[in-house]
Amino acid sequence: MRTIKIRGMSCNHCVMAVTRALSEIEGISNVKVDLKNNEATFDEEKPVNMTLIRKHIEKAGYEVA
Ligand SMILES: [Cu+2]
Repeated sequence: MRTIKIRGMSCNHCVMAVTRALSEIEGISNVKVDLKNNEATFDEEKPVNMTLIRKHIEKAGYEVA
């Protein structure tokens, strides 16, 4: 399990958008986003490049802290 900090989330729509953005990355599963703590946790079936994660989050309109 891996945890990352997300910047820019303010409501449940944001949670859904970030969840979707992470879930669509190959190798990532079981995504859980915690709005209060600005965190996302997920399982990796294989190590996923942080740049790729960052790109997906930014495309959704958020930022990896
Ligand atoms: Cu929102």
